[in-house]
Amino acid sequence: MTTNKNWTVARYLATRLESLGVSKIFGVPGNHLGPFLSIMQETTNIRWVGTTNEINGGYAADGYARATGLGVVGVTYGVGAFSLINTVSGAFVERVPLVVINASPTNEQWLNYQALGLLTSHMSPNQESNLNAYRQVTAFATVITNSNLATSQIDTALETCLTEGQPVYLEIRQNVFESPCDPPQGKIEARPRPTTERNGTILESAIEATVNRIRKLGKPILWGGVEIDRFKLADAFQDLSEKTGIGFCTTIMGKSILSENHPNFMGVYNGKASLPEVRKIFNEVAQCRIGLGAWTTSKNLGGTQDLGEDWIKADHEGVSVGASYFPEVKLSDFIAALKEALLKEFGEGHFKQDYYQQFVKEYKGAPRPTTRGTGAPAPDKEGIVMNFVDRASFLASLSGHSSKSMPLTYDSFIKRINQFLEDNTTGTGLDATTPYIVISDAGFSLLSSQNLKMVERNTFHSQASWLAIGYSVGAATGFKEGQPDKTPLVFVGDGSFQETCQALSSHTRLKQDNVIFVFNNNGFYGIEQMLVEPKYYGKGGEQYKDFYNVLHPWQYAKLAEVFGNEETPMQGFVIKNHDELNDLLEVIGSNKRGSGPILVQVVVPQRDYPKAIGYKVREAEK
Ligand SMILES: Cc1ncc(C[n+]2csc(CCOP(=O)(O)OP(=O)(O)O)c2C)c(N)n1
Repeated sequence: MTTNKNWTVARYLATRLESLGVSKIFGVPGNHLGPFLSIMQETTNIRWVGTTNEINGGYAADGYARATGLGVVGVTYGVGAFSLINTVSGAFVERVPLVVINASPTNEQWLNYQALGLLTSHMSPNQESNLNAYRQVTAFATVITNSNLATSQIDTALETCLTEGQPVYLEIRQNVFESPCDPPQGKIEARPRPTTERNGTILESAIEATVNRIRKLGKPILWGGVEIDRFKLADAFQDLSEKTGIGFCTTIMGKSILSENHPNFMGVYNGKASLPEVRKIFNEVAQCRIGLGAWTTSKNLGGTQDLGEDWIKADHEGVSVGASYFPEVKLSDFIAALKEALLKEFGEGHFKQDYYQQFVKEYKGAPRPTTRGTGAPAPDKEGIVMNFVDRASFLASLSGHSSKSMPLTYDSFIKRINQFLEDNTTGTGLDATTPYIVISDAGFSLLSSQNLKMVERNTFHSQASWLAIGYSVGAATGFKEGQPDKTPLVFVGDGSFQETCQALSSHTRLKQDNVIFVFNNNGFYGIEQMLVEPKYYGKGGEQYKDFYNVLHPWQYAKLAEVFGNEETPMQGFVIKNHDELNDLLEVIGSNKRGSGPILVQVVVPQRDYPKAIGYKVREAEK
C-alpha cells in the first residue's frame, strides 16, 4: 500500500483523471498551476498541451471531450479563468463534460490580503469572484483550500461531471497541490438516475398520448437531436426507426447521430433554414413530428418559434404531446417504450414510406422552371430544384462536380466537398467509414455544411446552440488529439476565424493534419447582415450594407508561413474557382501524416449565401 507521503493532491487529481481515460490537458499555465503540471507529468502519462490563449484552450478541451467523453482545461486564477469562461459556458449549455482546474493564489497570499490588503497578481478584492462566476456555468463548483478535504471534493466534482455530462469547476490554492493526501479509493463513475414506479406511470401516459396522436394524424417523422448522442442512444434510435419504418431527420446539433447512409435518413431539418425540399417533406408531407432529444434552439428551428399540436417532443427528461406535458420521463425509457407500443398497435415496418417520392408526386402541379437555354431544372420561387424523384436521388443531388472554371459559391463548394467525402469513403451502407470529421463554425459555414453527407456516426460537430464564433478552429486541436486517426475538416467564416486563428499555432506544433477552410466573403459578417437586414442580399441590395459587418481584410493563406516552420510545416492556399478546388482536393487527399495542417482561403462573392437561408431574403423582399 502506498503511503500518504507519496500522494499529493496534484498526483491524486491527475491519477483520477488518468483513470477516466484523459491523456491530454489543455490550457495556459501560470505560476499557480505550475506545481500541478510538474507533478502530473512526473506521476501519470497525461501530457500538457499548452494553447496560445485560454479561449483556444477551452475550445480544445471541449473538442477533446466531445471526441473522448471527458476534457480538462487548466488555467491560472483571474486573468486566465475569466478569459476561459465563455468557452465553459458553451460546454455547460451544450452538455459537454469538462473539468476546469483554476489554480489560485496560496492560502498565505489570501491571508495577506485579509490582514494587509495586499493584492497578489490576478486577485480581485472579491475573494469569491471566480467561484461565483463559474457557479453560473457549471454543474458543481468548489474551492480546495486544504488537502484533507481535497480528495472528496475532487471525487464529488468528477462524479458530478460524468453524471450530469456538464462542466465542473475546481479552484485549487497553489500550496495545496503539493500537500500530502490519501491515495484514491474506489472508482469514479456516472450514477444513472433510477426509474421509479412513478416514472413508470407517467411514461405510460406519455406513450398513450403519443400513440393516440400518431393514430389520429398519421405519417410521422422522427427528428433526432443531440441528446441521442449525449445519452448514448444511437442504437435505440436506429432500432425505433428501423422496426417501425418511420423515417428520420436530425437537427444540426444532432447531425451524424446515425450514419447518413441509413435508408431512413431524410436530411437535416432546421426550421425555415433547412433546404426547402427537406422543409417540405418534414412539415408538409409528414403529418406529425416526433422530436427525440432534439432541443428547440433557434439554430435547430431556424426562424420558427412555436411547435403545434402535431408535435411530440421528448427531451430534458420530459415529454410534450402537443400542449400536454409529461414530466420526468427519461429519453431512453421513452424510445424503448414507444417502439414497443407502435409495433403492438401498427405492426413492424408499418410507417415505411419515401416522403420525397410523395412530395414529387404532389408537387407536379407546380410550375417547373428551367434554366434558360439548357432545359435543366432551375430553382422555383421557394428555391426548390426538381432534379430528383425520390429520397435517394435527392440526397445524391447534394454532391457532385461543377464546371471547372466556375467561381466558388457556398453551395457549389459544399457540393464538391460532399463529392470528395463520398470519393474517400471506405465500405458501403451503415458500415461505411470516412477518414474525416467535420467541425463547422457559426454563420454561413454551418448553414451550408449542414448538408454534407456524413456516412459515419459522430463525424459532424458544431457548437450550434451557444454559437460562439471561432469555436471550430480552437476545438479542432482537441478533436484531433482525442481522435488521432481522423482528419478534421474545419469550415469557418473569415470573421469567426479572426477570433481564434492563433489555434493554428497548436495545430502546427502538434503536427496535426487539420484542414481549415476559411470562407472569405470579402471580409464580411454575412450572417449578421442576413439577420439584421437581409435586403442586402436581394436585388440592388448594396445600399443596405451595414458598416459594422465589414472586417479588416487579411491575407489568410499567408498565415501558413507565420505559424509553420521547417520542422512543423503548414501549407496555405487561396482558391477562387472549381478548377483550383479540384487541385486542392488532390493535395488534401494525399496529405501525408506529419506534413502538417492546411489552411485554405476559400474566396466566395460577398453577396453569396447558402440556399438554406434564402427564406430570409424572400421574406424581406415580399
Ligand atoms: C464570440 C462571438 N462574438 C460575436 C458573435 C455574434 N456573431 C454571430 S455570427 C457573426 C459573424 C460571423 O461572421 P463570419 O465568420 O465572417 O461568417 P459569415 O457570417 O460571413 O458566414 C457574429 C459577429 C458570436 N456569435 N460569438
